[in-house]
Amino acid sequence: MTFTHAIVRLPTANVGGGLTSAGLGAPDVECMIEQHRNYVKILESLDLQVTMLDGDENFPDGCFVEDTAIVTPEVAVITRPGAVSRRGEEVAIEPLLAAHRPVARITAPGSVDGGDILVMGERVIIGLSGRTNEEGARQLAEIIEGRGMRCITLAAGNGLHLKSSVNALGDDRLLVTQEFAECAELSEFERIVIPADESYAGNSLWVNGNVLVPGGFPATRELIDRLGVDTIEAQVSEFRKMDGGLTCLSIRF
Ligand code: CIR
Repeated sequence: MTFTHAIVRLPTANVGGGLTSAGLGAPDVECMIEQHRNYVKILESLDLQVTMLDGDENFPDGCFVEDTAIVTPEVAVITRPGAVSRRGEEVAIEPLLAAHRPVARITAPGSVDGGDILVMGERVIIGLSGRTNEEGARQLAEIIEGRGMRCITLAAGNGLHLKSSVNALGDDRLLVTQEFAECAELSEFERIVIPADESYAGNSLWVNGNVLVPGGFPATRELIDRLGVDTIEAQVSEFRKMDGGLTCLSIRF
């Protein structure tokens, strides 16, 4: 898949009031905004046209914009986020996507976070997690399969979301944490397994033939480099403190 656009949302001053289980302390908001600025620059350098939304203090987790929508070539699916405090973040996103795709929506009692959904060309991998429930996964599969794509549904594992642990390296190859090395549901994909002590780097982001790798995970970066795929290190330490990372910070399409 080739991306031409991305949507991002600025972190708010109260971002530290968002949800987290990381136990890494409060984020430094100034540093976070600098990391965000650099992330946007990287996306632009990869030829994406980036739309930046202002933050809204009612939604301290709003910068993790990936969770609000799933975009395939045929449809934009607006999610119903799994965390009650995040419901409503999707409202500002919908008109931006409606300009590019027909829109479908996940409705109650379904819940889906975009962080659990990995689009791999014609296949969509759906992770069931504390945020994405069976009914949300069923609704999403119905929408997507109705447009000619195939869904694979599996348990999202120990991370917050599926994409904490499983991400694309192109349309046929996955970067996975050790937990997914032998996972039967993913056997049709080639898998590159990252070292156990670098599992946070499971949340690396493939964009148009390049992979953004979080700063501080040299073994994962080398593993990807050795495949002949270009890597770019991006610092996301402050987002990690809020359980976020590289994929969460944008919707790519
Ligand atoms: C949350 O717990 O919802 C946010 N603090 C972090 C969301 C990260 N999103 C993602 O990985 N897609």
